[in-house]
Amino acid sequence: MAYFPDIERIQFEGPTTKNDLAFRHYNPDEIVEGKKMKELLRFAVAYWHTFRGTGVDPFGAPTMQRPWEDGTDSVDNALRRVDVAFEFMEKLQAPFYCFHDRDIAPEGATLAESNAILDRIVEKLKAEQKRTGIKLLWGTANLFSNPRYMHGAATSCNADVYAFAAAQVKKAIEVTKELGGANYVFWGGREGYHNLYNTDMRRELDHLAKFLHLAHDHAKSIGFKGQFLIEPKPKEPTKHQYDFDSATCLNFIRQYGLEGICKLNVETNHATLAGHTMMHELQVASDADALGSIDANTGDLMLGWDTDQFPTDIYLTTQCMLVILAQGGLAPGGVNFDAKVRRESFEPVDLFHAHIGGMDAFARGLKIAAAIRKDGVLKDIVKHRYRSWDGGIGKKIEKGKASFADLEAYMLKKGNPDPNDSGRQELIENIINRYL
Ligand code: XUL
Ligand code: CO
Repeated sequence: MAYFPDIERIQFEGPTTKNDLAFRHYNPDEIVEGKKMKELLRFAVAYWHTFRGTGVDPFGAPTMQRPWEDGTDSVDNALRRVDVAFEFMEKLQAPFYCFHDRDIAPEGATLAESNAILDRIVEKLKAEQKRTGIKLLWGTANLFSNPRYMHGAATSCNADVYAFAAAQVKKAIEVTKELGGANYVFWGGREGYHNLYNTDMRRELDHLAKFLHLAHDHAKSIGFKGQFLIEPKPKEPTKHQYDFDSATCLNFIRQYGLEGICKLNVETNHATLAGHTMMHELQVASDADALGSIDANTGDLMLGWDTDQFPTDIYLTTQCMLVILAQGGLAPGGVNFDAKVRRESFEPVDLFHAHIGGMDAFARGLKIAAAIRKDGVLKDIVKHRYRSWDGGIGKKIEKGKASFADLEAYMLKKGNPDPNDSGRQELIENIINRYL
C-alpha cells in the first residue's frame, strides 16, 4: 500500500520548472568537481523528525496528520513506519537515513525486551535497505528521553544509569553495524549540568571519555568500521552541554586520547546557539582533520532555542560547501537533515516540500561554491594577503629559524614594518554576491 499515494518520485526538472514537487538544482548524477552531486552531498533523512515528529511544542498538543499512525507506540506501528519511511525516501531520491534506536523501535519493559523489539525492526530495515539501495548514514542511541537519564547518561551521578547507557550504546553500535552504517553518532543528550554546586565536572568528563573509549573497544571487537562522530551543542537541554562547540570537543578529544577515534558531526543550529557561524564551526573542525559529517538545518536568529528548521539560505549552504569542498567532501559522512517541518505544516506533503527545499538549497550552495573555487578568486585573495610569509622574514619565522633576538635585530635594522594592505572586506563580499 502507498502512504503518499498522490506523490510521484521527485525528479530533477531544472530551475524553470513550475512543478513544486521537483528538484530545481539537485541533479543527483550531475558532475561537480569531478564527482556526482549525490556522492558529494550524501543526503540523509532524519528518522526522528520526519517519521516521529508530532508537532508538539511546550505550548501545545501534536498537530501532525499522519494517516499511518494508529496513536500507539506499538511494534506494529513501528513496522508500518518502516514502510512509510522507505516509500518517502525512495520518492525523494534520498540515498541515506539516520536514526536513534528509540525512533525506530519502542522501548520494552526491560533492556532484554527493548533489544528484542529493536532486532525485529532492524530485520525489516535491512530488508528495505536491500530492496531500495538506501543506506544508513549513521545510527545513534537515545540517551535523553527516558526519565532514567535525568542526570545524564555517560555523565550521570548514578553508576547504574551509566551501565544502562553503555548497554544501550553497545546494542545501538551492533545494529548500526548490522545495517552497514557508515558512522555512529554521539550527541551529548543530557551530558552537561544545570549548576556547579551539585556537579563534579572533572569526574563527569572522565566518565564520558571512558565511555567513548569503551564504545570504541566494543566497536573494534565486533569489527564495526564506521566513523565515530561527536556532535557539538552548547546548551539545551542542559544549561551547559559539555560538547559546547567544535573547539571544546576537539580539546576533549585531545585531552582524553580520542584522536583518530572521534571526528565531529557539526550542526548549523547548534553553531548558532554557541554564538558562532556554521562556517566557523566547520572550519575549526576541518582544520583539525575532524570534520566528519553535518546536521543540516537552521535556527532562527530571533529565537534562542533549537528550532531545527530546514535550511533554505543560499549564503549558508554556499559557506558550508566552500569548507566541505576544500576538504574534498564529507564521505563517509554526509548531509543529514536534522530538521523538522513547522507545526503549522501538518500535512504529509509538507515533508516533501521541506526536504526538496533543503536539497535544492545545498545543491545550489554546492554549485556556487564550486564556481567560486573554479575561478580561484578567494584563493588568490588569501594567497596575496599572506604573501609576506612566503619569503624573507615570514618564511624564516614559519620555519622556526628566527628567535625573538633575531626579530628584534631585523626590526632595529629595518626601522618600521612594511605598510599594511586594505582587507577589502566589502569588495570580497561584492565578489561573493556575483556568484549567487
Ligand atoms: C539534538 C540533535 C540530535 C542529534 C542526534 O539537538 O541534534 O538530534 O543529532 O542525537
Ligand atoms: Co543533530
